Amino acid sequence: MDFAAIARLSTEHPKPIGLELQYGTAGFRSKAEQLDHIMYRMGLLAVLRSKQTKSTIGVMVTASHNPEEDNGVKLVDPLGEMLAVAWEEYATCLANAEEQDITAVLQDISQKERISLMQEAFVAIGRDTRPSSETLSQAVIDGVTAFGAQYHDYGLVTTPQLHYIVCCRNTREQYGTSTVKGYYQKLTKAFAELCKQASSYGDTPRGVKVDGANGIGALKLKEIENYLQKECLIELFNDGTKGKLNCACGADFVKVQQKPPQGMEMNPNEKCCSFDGDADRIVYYYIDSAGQFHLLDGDKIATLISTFLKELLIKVGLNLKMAVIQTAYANGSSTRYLEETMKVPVYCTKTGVKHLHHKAQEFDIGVYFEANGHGTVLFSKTAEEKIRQLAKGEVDAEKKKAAKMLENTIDLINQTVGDAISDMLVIEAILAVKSFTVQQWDTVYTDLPNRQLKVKVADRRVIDTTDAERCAVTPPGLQEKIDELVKKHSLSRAFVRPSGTEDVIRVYAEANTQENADALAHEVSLAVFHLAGGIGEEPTP
Ligand code: G16
Repeated sequence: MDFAAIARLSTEHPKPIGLELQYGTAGFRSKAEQLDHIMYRMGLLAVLRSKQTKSTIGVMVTASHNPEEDNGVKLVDPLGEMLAVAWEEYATCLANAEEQDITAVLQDISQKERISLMQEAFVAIGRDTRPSSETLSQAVIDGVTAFGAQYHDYGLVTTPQLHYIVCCRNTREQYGTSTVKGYYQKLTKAFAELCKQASSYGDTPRGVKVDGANGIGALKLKEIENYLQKECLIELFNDGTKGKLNCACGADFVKVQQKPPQGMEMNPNEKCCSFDGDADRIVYYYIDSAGQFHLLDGDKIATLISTFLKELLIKVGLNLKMAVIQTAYANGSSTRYLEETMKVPVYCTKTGVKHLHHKAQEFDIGVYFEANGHGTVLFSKTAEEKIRQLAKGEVDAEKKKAAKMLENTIDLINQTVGDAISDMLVIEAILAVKSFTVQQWDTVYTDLPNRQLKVKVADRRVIDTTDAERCAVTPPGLQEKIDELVKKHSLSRAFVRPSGTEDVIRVYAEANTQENADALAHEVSLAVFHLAGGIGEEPTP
């Protein structure tokens, strides 16, 4: 192993003096100009992980929902999951090592993980449309080649497309063909099959308006349109030709601001959706005839999908264990509806799809969605086999039809990670099959009014949480204060947590009315500001 080459090239990717970055909710995120050394080093780490797992590892250059000026990197594990949590510590250690210590850190990780450095390695690289992404992905390539490993630069891809490709490569293409074209073909074939079950199939095609957040999702949606027949008409806005990435648009903006994105022409009752900056999140919405905005977020998506799956499971007579996984941000009404009306067990994990994904793997069918629209469905090997067997078996026509629909859903959903394009097609197919309008979907349950805010503090690490982030253990007195504020309102709940993608504390509150949710969120923000070292202006209502 030529460690001298690694050390030599690392001088071309110097670490800014004193800069310390942590591996956060979904990798490293910061201002793009601070990330060159991180990219080089994550190229190195991906090679080590590839040697250890004897598999292709993915590196995606993106800061997803963050502003265009930021950038970041997400590492993709062999089956398309997020990097194993145990390796996050290595990532942070390598990212913050002084230049002269880099090779020692690499050797240390190799020893701890018993990695044979002679093992071959392969890294799949992708990037989003940020102006900084091309140079930063070159730094990743430098890291990979300095380590003497092979790579394929997939260029501009959505994050879920890279996850899919990594999974395909490592399953010898059992999961699908390991190209973007293969991804389009797999998804659109399953979508067309599923749509055939809609009674209105062949009538006026259904349509959806999409806000592409001026990002990679818009670009890729234009490509997949060439593979879609007449089943779904897509009208694309914020396609990146003029607006700025995630600026007053995109899934995060729509979810947090609870209003439509700019740059989209919306007529009353039209079904619309927004992707985020790397197309791994999606939220739906519409404006009613009275001009009121209605958001159908990750919770509503999880409910729609799990209801659909449960109905099909009953039809095929398969007794498979299904659960829905949420985070503390899940609206109280959604949890109640799932548990009490649908009788589906619900679990709560910490924020970050890696946590939800992990929990979902414990079930035959694990539906996981963060309220922000990041999620997917996992089918266990056994569940998949049973379903596929029924779909091709000698069973009665109704059963067979239901089994085929389940099989199509398995093929349509990107099981590796939340995927805006795949989720959109799943939702569109379900709505078509059930002859459901977006309004009918919306009225399944009513969200409790809620509000999300951000508070700037000097050091967000002062807040530590427990109980899936629903309770703050530090700083002293903060949780007691939150409990006291929550008691002032009816049907209320609030929590705070440090963001793992932005330098802020996030505040969430819900209550019986929007005024109360807003008031509670503001009061909790003030508590954070005063007890956790707020900086800048005191939060105003
Ligand atoms: C990432 C993660 C999500 C998480 C979000 C916000 O999304 O993948 O799981 O919900 O960040 O995390 P935090 O509240 O810690 O900032 P994305 O779409 O930005 O990659």
